[in-house]
Amino acid sequence: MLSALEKYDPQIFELLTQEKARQSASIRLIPSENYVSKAVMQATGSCLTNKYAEGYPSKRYYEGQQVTDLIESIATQRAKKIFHADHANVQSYSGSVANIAAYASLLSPGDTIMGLSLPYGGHLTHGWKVSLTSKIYNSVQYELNHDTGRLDFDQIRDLAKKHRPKMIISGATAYPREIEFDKFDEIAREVGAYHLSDIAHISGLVIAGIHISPVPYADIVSTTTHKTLRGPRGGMLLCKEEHAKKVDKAVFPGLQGGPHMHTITAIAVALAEADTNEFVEYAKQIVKNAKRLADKLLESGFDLVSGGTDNHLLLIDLRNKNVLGKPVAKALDRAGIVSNYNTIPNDPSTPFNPSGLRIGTPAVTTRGMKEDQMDIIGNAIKTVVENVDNESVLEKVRKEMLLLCSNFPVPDHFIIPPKN
Ligand code: DSN
Repeated sequence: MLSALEKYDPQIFELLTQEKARQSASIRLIPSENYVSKAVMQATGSCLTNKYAEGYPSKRYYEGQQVTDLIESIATQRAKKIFHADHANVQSYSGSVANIAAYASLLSPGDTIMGLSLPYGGHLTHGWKVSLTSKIYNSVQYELNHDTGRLDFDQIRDLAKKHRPKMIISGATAYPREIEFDKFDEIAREVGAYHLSDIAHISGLVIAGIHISPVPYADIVSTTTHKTLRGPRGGMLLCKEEHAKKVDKAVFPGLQGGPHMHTITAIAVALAEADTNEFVEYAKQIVKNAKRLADKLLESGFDLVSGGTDNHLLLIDLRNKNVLGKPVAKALDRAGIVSNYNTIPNDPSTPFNPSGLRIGTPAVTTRGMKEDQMDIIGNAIKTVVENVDNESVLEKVRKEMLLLCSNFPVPDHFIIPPKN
C-alpha cells in the first residue's frame, strides 16, 4: 500500500527513502548527530505540529490548550528532575536561539560576553565574529592552550580580569575533554560575571553522571536536545529560580512566537527515555567507544588534540599525515564514513579547509556498536587517510563499512522500556 507521502509527493518520498538508506548504510561519526527512537520520531511527526501555543501553560494567547499545557508541563518537569534544575524552559527552537535568549535575559546590548573562540571549539553564538552575538554584544574570546589543546584557566582568568565581561560562557562544540564548570564559575564570581554554560554536546553524558554537571554552578545552562541526549532537534534552558522569569520572557515574547509543540512533545519523550538505566548504559558506552577509537587512532600514528578524549568526541590533528581535513572528510564520505572537517587549536590553515577532523561516537553507539567495532572503524579511517585519492581502496572500505552497518542495523525499531 502506498503511504500518503508516496502518493502525494513521490519526489520527496523518494528523497526521504534515499536519506534513510544513507543513514542506514553509513558509519555516522558526526558527534552532534544521532538516531532517535521510534517513540521520539512518532512524537515529532504528530498532530502537535498543527497547534499554536504562544505563551506558557495556563497563560496562552490562543485557546484549545487542554493538551498542550499538559505536555509542556510534563516536559518541563522532566527536564527539571533529570538535570536537578530549579527551572526549565523547553521552548527554544534550537541551541543557537537558546544561547541568544540566555544573553537577552541577563544582558543589555553592548555588554561584554566572553566565550571560547570558534576555531578552538567554541560555538558561533559564543560571540564569534560573524555571529550576531558579536554585533549585539562586545565579544571577547578565549582560546585553548596551544600546547596542551586544553582549557587554560590562567588565560581565562587574565582575560576576565582585563575585560570584566558581564557573562562568561563555558561549553564547546569541539572539545574532547571534561569541562571544569566549577573553575569557570569561580572566575565568573571573581569578576562579577554571570555564567552561561552551553552543554549542547554533552547533555546526555551529564544526565548519565559521566560528565560533571554545570547546573549547580552556572546561572543559566543551555542545551540542544538532539545530540548525546538523543531527542528531536530543539533547544532547552535551565536556570536558577532567580532568573526564571527573565529567561522565560527572553524566549517568549522576547525572541520567539509560537513554540513548536511537536518538538516539545518529542523532548518530553526523550527525557523519559534518558531517565532510564538503559540510557545511562548507552551514555557510558559512548565514552568507552570514543576512548577505544582514540586508542586505536593513536596506535596507528594519529595525533589527537589534547592526546585523547574524556567524552564522546575526538579531534584528529592531521598535520603529521600531510593532508587537510576537507579532502579526508570527503574521502571518508565516499568510503561510507561520515565526519566533519574541523579547525584544530592554532590551525595554520583556513576554517574552510582546516587541519583537523572531528569524529564522535553517539550515533554508532545507538546502533549497538562496541569496542571491537571501534577497532574496525579506526583501521578504516587509517586506510582512508593514507589513500585519499585511491578510489578502489575507498570502494573496498565502503564495502567493509556496509557489512558493518548490516550487522548493526539502524535502530529504526529501538524502544527504550519505560521506567515503572
Ligand atoms: N552544528 C553543531 C555541531 O555540529 O556541533 C553546533 O551547532
